[in-house]
Amino acid sequence: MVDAIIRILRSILCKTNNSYLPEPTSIGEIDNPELYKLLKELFPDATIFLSDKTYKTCSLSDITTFLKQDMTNKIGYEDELFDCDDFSYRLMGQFSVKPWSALAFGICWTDKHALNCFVDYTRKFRFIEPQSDETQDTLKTWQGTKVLLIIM
Ligand SMILES: [Ca+2]
Repeated sequence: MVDAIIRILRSILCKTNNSYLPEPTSIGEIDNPELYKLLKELFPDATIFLSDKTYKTCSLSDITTFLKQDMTNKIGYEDELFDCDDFSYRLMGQFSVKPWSALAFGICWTDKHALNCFVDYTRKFRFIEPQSDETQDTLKTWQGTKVLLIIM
C-alpha cells in the first residue's frame, strides 16, 4: 500500500517537474564511432570519452530554447565555490533529464577553462558557455587555446 502511494506520488512529482521543459524537435542520431571520429578530427590531441552506443541529435534552436528556460547562467560566479567547472557540471546536469539526456551534449575542458559542447543534427560541433548561454563555433581567447577533454 505504502509502495503504491509512493509510486503514484513519484509519477505526479516527475510530471510536474518536467512539465515546463520543452522537448527537442529535430531528432536525428549519431552512433559512438561516428561521433568519436568527428570529435577526434576536430580536436586530435584531446581525450574523448563517450559513454553511450548512440546519441540523439537536435537543432541549435532546440538547444537555445532549452538554455533560455534554464537558469544556470544566472547563478553568481564565485572563485572555487562556483566557478567554471561547476557551471559546466551544473548545465550538464540540467540536460541530464529525459529526453534531453540522449543528446550528443557534454562537458569540455580546455587548457584554461571548463564549458559545454554539443553536436547538432547536421553534425556541427559547437561550444556552449554555461555562464552566458552563448553558443560558439570556436573558443574565445579567455576560454583557452586547446581542447584537452570532451565527455559526452
Ligand atoms: Ca539560461
